[in-house]
Amino acid sequence: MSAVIDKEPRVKGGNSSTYEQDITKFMEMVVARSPGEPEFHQAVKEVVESVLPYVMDHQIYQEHKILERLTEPDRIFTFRVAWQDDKGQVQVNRGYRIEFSNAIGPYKGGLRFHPTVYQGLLKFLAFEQVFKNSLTGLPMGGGKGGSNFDPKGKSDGEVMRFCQSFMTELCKYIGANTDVPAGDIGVGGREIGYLFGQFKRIRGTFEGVLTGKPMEFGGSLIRPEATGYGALYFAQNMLEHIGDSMKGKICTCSGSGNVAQYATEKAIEMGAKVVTLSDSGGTIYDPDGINTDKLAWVMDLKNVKRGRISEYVKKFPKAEYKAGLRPWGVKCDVALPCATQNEVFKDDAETLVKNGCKVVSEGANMPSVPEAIDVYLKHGVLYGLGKAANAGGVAVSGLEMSQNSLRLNWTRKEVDDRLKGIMKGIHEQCVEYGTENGKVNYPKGANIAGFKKVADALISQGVH
Ligand code: NDP
Ligand code: 2IT
Repeated sequence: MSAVIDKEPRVKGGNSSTYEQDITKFMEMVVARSPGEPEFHQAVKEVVESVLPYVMDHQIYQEHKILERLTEPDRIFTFRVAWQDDKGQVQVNRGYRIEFSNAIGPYKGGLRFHPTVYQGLLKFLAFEQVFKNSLTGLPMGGGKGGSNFDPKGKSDGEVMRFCQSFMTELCKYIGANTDVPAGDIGVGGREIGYLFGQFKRIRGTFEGVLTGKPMEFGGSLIRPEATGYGALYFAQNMLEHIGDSMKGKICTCSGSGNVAQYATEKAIEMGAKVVTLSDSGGTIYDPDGINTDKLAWVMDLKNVKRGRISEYVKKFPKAEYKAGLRPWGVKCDVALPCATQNEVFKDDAETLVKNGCKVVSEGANMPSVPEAIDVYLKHGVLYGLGKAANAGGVAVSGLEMSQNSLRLNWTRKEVDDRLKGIMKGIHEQCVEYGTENGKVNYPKGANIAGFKKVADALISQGVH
């Protein structure tokens, strides 16, 4: 049980049950309704632990069964994706799109291509997206999609044929005003290009149906950078709130994909030193720090050559490769989990605290397990949870939608300034709803603020 909730007997509501009992009962209902989806249960429980006391104090949310409605997606599409590999063999994958809530805007959220993708994983991501998108202040509902397709080791031609087959079905459900997918793990500019091309061929319209597009056909400056940059702006906001800054901080970062690369770039720009990157094979530790030149080499390795992070130590022999290990054993001031869900466990969090880590800012979605979050909160670590700290990516996707509607492109500075303003606004909402005893409980603040806007919209729109 997370330290987020108040375990005292409830006064309001007129019975003697505790929040903990209410949460258990609610989660039993969620698990019965969605069995076999542990990541979804984990994401729901985290939100419910934060918002249930608030819901209990606001009778209207109970009357309208808001939590019950917000934990059931509007609809889920699943479909076969058959495609031919380079040998002419037919391959079959499964595709999904989960439209979770369009209470405050068109469904919006990324596509993940990874062998671990199944319905429960995408439900957790789509659910998180609803609250994250609400926090950005932009008019976006929540959704997520993807496939168990593994892009690793596939040729460009194979990726293209897979994307074309995937979009041939997906294009029936999406559109600039209904549902706007983007990238996530395994889906970057290359995949978005192939997907956009196929949408256009079938539907015959050139519209802002996807974000994260290359610049030549409607992309936004700063979108590739936005998630990583945003996570660092959020870390900076948390530190400034206690009179400190990122300057001089030692950072450990996991992952070496889109989010990790631009988190590292912004950390360097802020005067911090990033000493680790990782992938599913292991971690590289560079005690001298990953400077701009080394980062450019990593970007070429990952984005052009599609290589593995272990190759870093061949190029930079002072660095060490720790096969099979995550970065959290390395001493740091700031931890930046930027790889995947459930990658920081309780013992990792204890090691981070023992080594003096003061800040965790999550570029990834749900990277910390609940027991790790308990450790952060117990020890006063400034904990920027994913749905707040990584909202910069979807926020700039929202700005890409605005630019597409205007048929204009904003400058780098204009988009970056808006991104900074949005991350600051998210931080302010966390402070407003999460401050207790002079300290900010970020999960509580982010979850309540994200919930409130969607809940009020649902009430205004009648029972559905
Ligand atoms: P990429 O595909 O660009 O990179 C993913 C990175 O994470 C790779 O280094 C990958 O290593 C590593 N990784 C993936 N799965 C695992 C695993 N099971 N164990 C260890 N490492 C793993 O994805 P992104 O950088 O875009 O996404 C990273 C995280 O950020 C995800 O949680 C995503 O949901 C989240 N996010 C992304 C946003 C975006 O705009 N792209 C926005 C908000 C959140 P390997 O190559 O070995 O698989
Ligand atoms: O998890 C996320 O917020 C994303 N993968 C980005 C979604 C988007 O629509 O840009």
